Amino acid sequence: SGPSIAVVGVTGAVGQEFLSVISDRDFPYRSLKLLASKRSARKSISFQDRTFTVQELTADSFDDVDIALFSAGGSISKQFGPIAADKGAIVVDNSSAFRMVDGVPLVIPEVNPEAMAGIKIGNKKGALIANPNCSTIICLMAATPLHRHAKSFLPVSVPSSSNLNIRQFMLQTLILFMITYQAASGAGAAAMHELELQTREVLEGKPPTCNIFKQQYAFNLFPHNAPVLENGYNEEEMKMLKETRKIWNDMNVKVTATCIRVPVMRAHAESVNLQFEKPLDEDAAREISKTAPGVVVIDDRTSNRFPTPLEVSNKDEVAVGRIRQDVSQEGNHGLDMFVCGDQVRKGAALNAVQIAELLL
Ligand code: 11C
Repeated sequence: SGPSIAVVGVTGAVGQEFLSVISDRDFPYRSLKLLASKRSARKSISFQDRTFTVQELTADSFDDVDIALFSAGGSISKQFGPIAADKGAIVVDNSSAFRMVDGVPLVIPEVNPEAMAGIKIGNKKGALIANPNCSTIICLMAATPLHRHAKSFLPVSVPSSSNLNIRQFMLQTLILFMITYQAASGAGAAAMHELELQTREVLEGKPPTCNIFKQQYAFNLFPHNAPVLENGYNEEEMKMLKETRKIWNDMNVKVTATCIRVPVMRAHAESVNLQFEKPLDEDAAREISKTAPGVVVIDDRTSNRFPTPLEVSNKDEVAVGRIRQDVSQEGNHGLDMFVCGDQVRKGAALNAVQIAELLL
């Protein structure tokens, strides 16, 4: 029993992780279709004591599919996502293709499940639901509980005669600064392979193979490889701004990000600074983080133990630490913290499967 599922892009890093997460969470399904490009079709995949044959993705792949988990790149999503939805499937798309499209919910289940209200399995018309960018998911898992707590204060400085909308006033003054340290997995399985290969090559004194990033990656770091836009930000950085505004449903929140690619295999780290309208004490912030769903706190100053990408690799939870008052701001209005999350899991496959769980 359960819905019929299709996994699109099953041979990729996230596609494989979809299967692990489905298995780990005992996600119920009555049938499972594994789809990929023609090149990967007919490969065998063992999953849950059965052998599946990968099928070529075509327009006919979605007959009788209830939920389609897509992770095969933006152009495949643009081509086949609407076809699947027209056939009645609910598409949970991991690419950036539909994230900013009006009417397409952009969902982190712990943050804004209400955005997908009304979407149900079994409606004749399917739907598109977008999975946010991994860096956005990992940041907002940690930042949202604090953001919401700070929002619940009423700004005493607003005179009652003011015609300012109180909610707007409070949100206008909230600022989010981020610096990311992003793993190879964000650029796919080939980038992970290249990091491993380059590391060996450099240690052996050979010139590193540079196919994915066009520069040495092992023992190095560089600004994120996404295209740089006219305003000097790269696309990854602008995604963090636009997606945060959509997920928080707040067009006024001020966001700035600098995204860096680091030679780490599969978990992103992020340095996050939050500026609140009202003071938020670091102890209160730590307590809020401890009870936040999907978040663990690793914040041991005595032994200098804080979140690391390795520690969160293959884990579901996002880890938060180095929670401290921002000393550049008076009156405890600013907080700094360090956040790590598995890019392939919570940043992609787990988040998508959690969205699918909300449909059950
Ligand atoms: C990275 N976040 O770590 C990127 C990859 O919009 O889904 C995913 C890009 C996206 O490189």
